[in-house]
Amino acid sequence: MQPSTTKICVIGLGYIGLPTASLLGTKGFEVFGVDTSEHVVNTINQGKIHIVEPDLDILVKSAVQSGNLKAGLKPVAADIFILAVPTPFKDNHIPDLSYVESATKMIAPYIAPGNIVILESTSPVGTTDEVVAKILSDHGHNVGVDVFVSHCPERVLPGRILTELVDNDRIVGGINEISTQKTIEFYETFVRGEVLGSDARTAELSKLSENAYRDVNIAFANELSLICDKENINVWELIKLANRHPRVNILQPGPGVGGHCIAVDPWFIVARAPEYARLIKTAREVNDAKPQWVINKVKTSADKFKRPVIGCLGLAFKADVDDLRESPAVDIVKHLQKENIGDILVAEPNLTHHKDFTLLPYQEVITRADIILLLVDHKPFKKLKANDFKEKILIDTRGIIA
Ligand code: SAJ
Repeated sequence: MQPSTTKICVIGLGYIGLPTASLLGTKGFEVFGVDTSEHVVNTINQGKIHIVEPDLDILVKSAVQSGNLKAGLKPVAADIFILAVPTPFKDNHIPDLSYVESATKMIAPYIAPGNIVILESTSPVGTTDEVVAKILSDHGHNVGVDVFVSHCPERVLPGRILTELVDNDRIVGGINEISTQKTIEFYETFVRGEVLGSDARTAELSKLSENAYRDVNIAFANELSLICDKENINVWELIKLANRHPRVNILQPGPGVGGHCIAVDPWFIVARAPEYARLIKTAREVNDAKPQWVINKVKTSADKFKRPVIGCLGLAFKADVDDLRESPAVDIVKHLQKENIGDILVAEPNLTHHKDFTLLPYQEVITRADIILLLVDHKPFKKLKANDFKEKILIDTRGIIA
């Protein structure tokens, strides 16, 4: 497969679609990116970006300037179609596949014999076959014979996307053997990691299992943090010591688990096998309960004041990103505001504004607050020392202030 003679259409220009599209553009493929937002399309066509991710601005600029990356609101004919659309859940934690459905319907009229369609969105078991391949068949395509369909789940870590897009091993699960082989051939043109072949359903569950594994392990750390608090033991010291055992590697407790992946994907396993996914479900519940525990801690401290100033440091779902999706920090700050137990000040160094909160420089928040709630381990916060919080109550949910 020659990049210079291969045209790629990427549907969805978010945290996965845009890095993928621009990377492929710089590797010599002719790439057309599609998004439903006119603002996103215009921004990219100017060689600019609408999300924060290290080095993505340079990559997009270079791909656009070379003429290899263009964006639009509607798909174009191509050799390879990549679907990188959101897969959230509805009420009751039931997967919402409407974006996958509408993206597949959108590309169906542009598909021709010989094309490969790849679903990169994290999806419940069966989606590649029962949604993508089925819709394409319903549109009259000879799926599996001359239109090839695979799942190749994205596995990149926000904050390290560009490195991991190239270096991580990839799993390719086709709806049949030939789909798998053709898709592997494509990923091998730009992935340095190993590209492993499987079937679509195994690839789907593999991705979900990776995130559920992390969720269960974070839940273990969060549960320990509650036990340690009750016993008046420093959980971070405890974990450091326990991790000196050669076969123990406990993760870090925090204010809860956020992001669009780990807080969502395990539910896709639970939804299909509720009778067996007991540990996975409990881990979700343990992690989802952590924000309320943090709120209660703040309330207990607030009781010592008439009306305290409560300074909240960080809104993002994790360190050094601007992403607020499913962020426990946002939940906590909103709750504190609603309960009106004090005056709330907020700092988020990775954002310039927020629709619900006035953002202040973090130094000002620290100076003015009586109680400081540290919610995200952003780089500038890691430089702070216990001395910076003298005569204040510090609730450090990330254990970074020594
Ligand atoms: N967190 C903790 N303690 C930890 C580690 C993480 O509380 O020790 C919290 C973070 O603060 C954050 C949440 O968990 O709120 C998730 O963060 P993360 O860095 O673990 O993962 P994500 O959501 O940014 O990315 C994950 C990755 N999956 C795994 O590491 C198994 C990434 O490789 C996936 O591509 C991504 O989900 C995805 O898109 O599915």
